[in-house]
Amino acid sequence: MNTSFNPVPGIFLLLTLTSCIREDKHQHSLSLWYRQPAEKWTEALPVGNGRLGAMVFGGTGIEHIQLNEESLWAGSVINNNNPGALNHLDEIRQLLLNGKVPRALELSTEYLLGTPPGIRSYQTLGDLFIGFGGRKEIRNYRRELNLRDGISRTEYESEGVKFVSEVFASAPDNIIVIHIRAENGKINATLELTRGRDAISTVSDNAITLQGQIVDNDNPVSGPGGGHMKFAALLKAFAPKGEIMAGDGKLSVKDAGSLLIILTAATDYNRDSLNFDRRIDPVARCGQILEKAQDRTYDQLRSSHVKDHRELFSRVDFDICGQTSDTIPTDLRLKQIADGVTDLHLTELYFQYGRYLLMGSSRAPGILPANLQGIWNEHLDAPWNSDFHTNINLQMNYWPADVCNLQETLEPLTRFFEKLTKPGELTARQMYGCDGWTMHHVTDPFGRTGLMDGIQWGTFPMAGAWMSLHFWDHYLFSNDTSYLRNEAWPIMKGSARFVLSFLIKDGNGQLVTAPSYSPENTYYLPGTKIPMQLTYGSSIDIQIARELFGSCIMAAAILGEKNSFTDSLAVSMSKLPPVKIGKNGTIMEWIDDYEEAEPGHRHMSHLFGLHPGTQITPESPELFKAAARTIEHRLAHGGGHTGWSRAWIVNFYARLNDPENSYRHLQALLGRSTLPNLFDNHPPFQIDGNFGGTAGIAEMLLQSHAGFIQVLPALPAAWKNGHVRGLRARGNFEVEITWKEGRLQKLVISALSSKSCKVKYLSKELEFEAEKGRTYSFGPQLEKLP
Ligand code: FUC
Repeated sequence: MNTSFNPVPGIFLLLTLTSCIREDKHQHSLSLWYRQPAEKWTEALPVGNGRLGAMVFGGTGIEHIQLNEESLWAGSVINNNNPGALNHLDEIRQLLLNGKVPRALELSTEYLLGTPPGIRSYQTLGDLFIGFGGRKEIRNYRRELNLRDGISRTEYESEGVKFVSEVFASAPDNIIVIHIRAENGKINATLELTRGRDAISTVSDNAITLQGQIVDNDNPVSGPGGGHMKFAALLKAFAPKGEIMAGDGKLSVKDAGSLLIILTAATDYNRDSLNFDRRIDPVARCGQILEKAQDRTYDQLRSSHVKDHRELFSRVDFDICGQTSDTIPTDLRLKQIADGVTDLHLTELYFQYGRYLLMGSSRAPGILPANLQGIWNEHLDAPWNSDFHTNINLQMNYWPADVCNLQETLEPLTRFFEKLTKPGELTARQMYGCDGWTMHHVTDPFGRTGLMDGIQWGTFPMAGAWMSLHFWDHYLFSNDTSYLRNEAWPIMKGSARFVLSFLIKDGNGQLVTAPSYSPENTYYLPGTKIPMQLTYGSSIDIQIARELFGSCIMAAAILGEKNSFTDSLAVSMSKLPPVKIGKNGTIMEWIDDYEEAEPGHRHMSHLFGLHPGTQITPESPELFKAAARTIEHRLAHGGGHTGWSRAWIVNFYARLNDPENSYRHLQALLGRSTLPNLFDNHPPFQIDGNFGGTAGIAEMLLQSHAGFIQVLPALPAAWKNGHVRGLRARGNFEVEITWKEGRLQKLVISALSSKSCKVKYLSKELEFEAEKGRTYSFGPQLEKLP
């Protein structure tokens, strides 16, 4: 235990944390809160509206608010498909099939790796500093992030004056709002908007304009600075009874009772072309946005934000504790988890925080999906470029979207992938001579789809196929045939066309992928001790191909598109190698039962079929058992050490209907891989684990991937009594579950479509025809209630 932590007396702790009798109907507090300002960025609190993000430090002498705009990326449009790929593909494939992997690796490095071989970073927009000129005698300090309202609030007293500031990112007004008020006193402050490089800041009247253009060495054609993104931020300050003066690069606020700051930002990025659009003037765009917002009072801005935020956020309640207030700051509670304390309220908070973060990083007015850090990034060169990583990370970001009733967050993902199929078609054709579209393990807003970051990290031409399954799954959740026809199907079909033409026959007449890898993991070729990644027919590739072909066949049947294309999917599907069990009883990760070079590796790609796939279920008991052994094997060798890896394990165990292991790893996720502001810690901060953790909790309560709704499939003993409302199940159902003493008490299913509905709880089963708009209630035995 951290010795600086002064624990709350034992009895009180016990009462606060474990007295989880649900005795009132009041809403739980859903706030992260702290007794001191953030010193580090990972202690600051995030607000976001899908497009703009801010991290609020809650400082008393100087308030620091770090800012983001989702499309501010270095880089530019470049076709980085290696022009030598197609001419050398056959040779590389033959080498791989014949076990001559080192030579295949040499050729691949020369002829498959993209030029340039990577992408550039998502960047911070800059920082707002509000200097208060040294406030003294700080008392009763508290800062918090209220998830229900999406508002960060800092309050304290200084020399007898109470200061309260609120910060939020409004989706309806497309701005960040900062409001500070002084009770019985005045606000004197300076405002500064800065950025580490590539921008200048000018002040006039009550406004600060930051404008610039990214300088980056990425584009050899247009040269540094010439071809890169232009951006701007605009801030306006209002101090009704005070004075605001511009000078010395700052705004100075004098003797204000309250201060309202509205801020927006823009770039010249255009998603439709995945390119810069020099017709967009970021400064003018910022002006237009603020023009609309500036006539509104703080109360008006606040209430339209809260209304909009609650509309999405309040769709789901999750209550396993019954507590309405919490008396221990979030950072201290987190430390206690590491010491084995059960804190059910923190679990609720963590679950809802994942929903909050997804809303904040992936919704209109935003246009891009949530990246490796969602939308929150303080760096100019971020870890892994804060990019779109598609060999687990971007996928994990969207696991909670449908089940947690935030379908709007899938909009930017769908739109972006619609656009990405275009450069993806070029990559399929130029690199592999294939139909359809493909991509590899990373991409950026400019749609780079070549193979990047080195053969060992990037050889994943099945990434597009995995991503395509998200759109099919959204159809399954929403039952929206027009979404399937117009949005999901073109992406899925294009991907299936790629995979169909990418598959080749191996020595046994099976269809396999080549080149291939099992994301980022290594094996030893027989008789060697040289770790290798490159291979053919990795298990994950084959499982993805099977899942995609199966989904396409179902989609085509729904859309009346059954034809020779779907026939060939069925034929190819029957020629894919089966999922196999190796000599140590685990699911085989590669086509042969190679010795693993790193048995505790963070990726568990060969369990794709268990989660998020649907191929390993209790209906295949041998594989199901082997999947459990696979996780044990990984864990026994130190697996699960990154945040996202731990979150995936929670989901795996939920799918294995193993409540206690799901719970144990959820505790580990909180205790070992969570930062003071509840951001997931890879380390460093990476948001996927937040989303994976939230999805894992949902998966413990409700599953619907196997053609039926399974109620409380992995309910741990610690969640003895509880209630969840608003989760979605495939088939377009909304589900409410109440349980007591670990047993189902009441199940309510609301049908949002007319559809037959099959439900399982323990050994009980039930099937009925649900009618759109009707609600069905069931008791502990799944008996129908009036
Ligand atoms: C994957 C992982 C790494 C990291 C990176 C962003 O490649 O293997 O752990 O999360 O993505």
